[in-house]
Amino acid sequence: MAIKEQLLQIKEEAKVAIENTSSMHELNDVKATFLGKKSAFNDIMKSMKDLSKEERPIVGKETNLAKRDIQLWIDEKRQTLHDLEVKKQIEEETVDVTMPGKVFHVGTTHLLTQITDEIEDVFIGMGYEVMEGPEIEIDEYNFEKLNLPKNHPARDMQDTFYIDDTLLLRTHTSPVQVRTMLDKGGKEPVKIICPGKVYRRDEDDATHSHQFMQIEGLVVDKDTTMADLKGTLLMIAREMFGQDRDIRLRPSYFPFTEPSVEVDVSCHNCNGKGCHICKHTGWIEVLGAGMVHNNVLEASGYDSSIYQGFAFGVGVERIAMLKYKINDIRQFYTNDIRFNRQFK
Ligand code: FA5
Repeated sequence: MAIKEQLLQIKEEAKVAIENTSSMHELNDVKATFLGKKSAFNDIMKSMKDLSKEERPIVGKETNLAKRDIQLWIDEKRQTLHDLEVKKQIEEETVDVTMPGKVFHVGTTHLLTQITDEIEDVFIGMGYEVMEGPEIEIDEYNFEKLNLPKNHPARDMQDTFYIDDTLLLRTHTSPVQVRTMLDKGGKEPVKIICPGKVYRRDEDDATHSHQFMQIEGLVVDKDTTMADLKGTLLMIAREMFGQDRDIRLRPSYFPFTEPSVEVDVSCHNCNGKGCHICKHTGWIEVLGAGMVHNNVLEASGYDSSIYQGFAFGVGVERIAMLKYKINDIRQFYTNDIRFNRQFK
């Protein structure tokens, strides 16, 4: 075949191959085939030595023109492919402003945390310190120093998860009383509240949970009386349930307080007239309290002939249940979002 025809054929093949490419990668391969070191043009250049002197520059020129054309087509195709890629990218990244948006659910603090925060705020306003204690506690602080020696029958009031003979999951927040009094060394006045989780081997039902929250209060000073206790409890009852609430104290028994009382708040639902919430008594029991037992003061280093104290322990779930008419304590722990969302 004459060299001219050969060149025409190579150009024709290159044109078709370039048109058929659909990516930069393919185009680069085509370029290597037609313009690379092993291309058909190289064979032509090698055969130039067999040509006459006159033919050589003509064939050389024609070869260069053919190569230039192929290079031009490749450049054009490269531009086309680049434009296509940009267009595709723009289409893919376009934001459709008419599409419905994603809903982001904003969380909220758990109702028990909200109630705890509210109660803390009231007491901080009265100059109380907020203390914390460990949930894994020693028997000595949970019971013994609270006037509940080993085998004391009143230990049955709080069925306990024991870890071993000396360690247990605290059954109430009262051991923080002991920890605080020991820390103060029997000398300084004490004015604390302590919120926290506690544990009991109670069967779970609508009003009992094996894990629940308490808030402990303790005041120890030289002139502390039952009247201070009553005033404090009246204030917290009004903060929690409304300013027209009243309280009443009923005699009760706790080994760590003497005298001990159960505290009732006049029913916020019926205003004390009697309804299903207060079981038609007009009163709702909310917490236990009393004057700190002398044995408890002495066991933690306070001279009971100089210091007196009052203490109380509130069940946070029970307060929340009364305030928001929640009829099952298990609702607090099942993490049903429909329940939690109601208390934003
Ligand atoms: C005590 O735990 C005493 N430490 C409270 C106290 C402190 C009295 C200081 C005197 C001085 P009690 O066992 O009654 O007391 O529990 C206090 C509150 O915890 C109860 O009024 C109730 O609201 C709540 N409570 C008790 N058991 C459970 C339970 N299984 N589930 C949910 N709440 C409970």
